[in-house]
Amino acid sequence: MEIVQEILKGNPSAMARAISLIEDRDDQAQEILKGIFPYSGKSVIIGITGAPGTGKSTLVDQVVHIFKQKKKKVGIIAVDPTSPFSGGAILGDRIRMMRHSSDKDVFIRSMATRGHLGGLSKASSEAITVLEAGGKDIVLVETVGVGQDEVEVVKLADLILVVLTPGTGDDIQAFKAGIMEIADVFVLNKADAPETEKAERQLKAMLDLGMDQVDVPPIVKTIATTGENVDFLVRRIESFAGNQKQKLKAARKKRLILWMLKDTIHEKVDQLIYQNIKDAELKSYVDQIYNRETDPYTIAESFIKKLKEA
Ligand SMILES: Nc1nc2c(ncn2[C@@H]2O[C@H](COP(=O)(O)OP(=O)(O)O)[C@@H](O)[C@H]2O)c(=O)[nH]1
Ligand SMILES: [Mg+2]
Repeated sequence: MEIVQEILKGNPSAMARAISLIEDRDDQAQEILKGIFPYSGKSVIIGITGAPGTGKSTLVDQVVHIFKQKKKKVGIIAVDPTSPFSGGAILGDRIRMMRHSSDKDVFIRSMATRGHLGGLSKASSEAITVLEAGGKDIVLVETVGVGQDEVEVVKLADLILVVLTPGTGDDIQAFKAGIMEIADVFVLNKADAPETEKAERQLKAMLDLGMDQVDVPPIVKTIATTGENVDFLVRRIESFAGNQKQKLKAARKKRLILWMLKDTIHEKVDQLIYQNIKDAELKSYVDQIYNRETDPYTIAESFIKKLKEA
């Protein structure tokens, strides 16, 4: 397939097209993914998550700036749970990331939910595969740490930054959403706020209580708007990516691969079942079930039986 070759060359329009096909669950997407999969798995994937407004996009922009100076090829995927039509957030992100948008080595893509549950995390993980095959050294994945789906996506990362800000109680929210446990580094952004020191003390205390002493993640204070201390954060990221903690990540990755595999099988089985059932047929069963002439279990069994015989 020509598009596969183009992706492997790092052609941004081929990557963009592939991601659109992935979002649309187009049949071609699978062929493309098969073609590029052997070439994926080599990038460093950095997940950046946290409550809306904590400064994730601003931070991503600064981090990209530093990686670019280091001549790294960077891809960004902004995962947004809101629809692309109502999403002011996405537009905001696009504008904010404009600094890099004309740059051919920085690929930026926003992704939003399309329909079914789990669809966002699957499509996003496949988009990551596209960027990896496209030769990106670094893939930054920005997600809003609110829903399960976004948490699943960020778990695909090699390194997870959880972004908090002083004085907003995000940390409590983050604990509830289950994102504290997955943090490798805490970024206390908006460190220009007067409550920063206090927030840092509170966060430390909370982590010391809640976590295994050996594994308490570092807290890095940043001011994303000015870029202050972002270079230090990047050094943290680099040392993390290079150290032996990576080995522990293999187990995490394999769990995610298992989840993706099951999800893919699920999707296939779904397609197989529904490709031969027309809506009209389903509706007729609904009527029959409503009239208690049959029941959902018998109907479901008959579908499975047909599938097995096919
Ligand atoms: N004072 C201050 N404002 C910041 C800082 N980082 C980001 N902001 C502002 O916070 C707002 C939300 O930032 P954004 O990057 O869109 O947050 P996101 O929703 O987490 O992606 C914007 O108005 C930023 O300019 C910071 O370090 N200090
Ligand atoms: Mg953002």
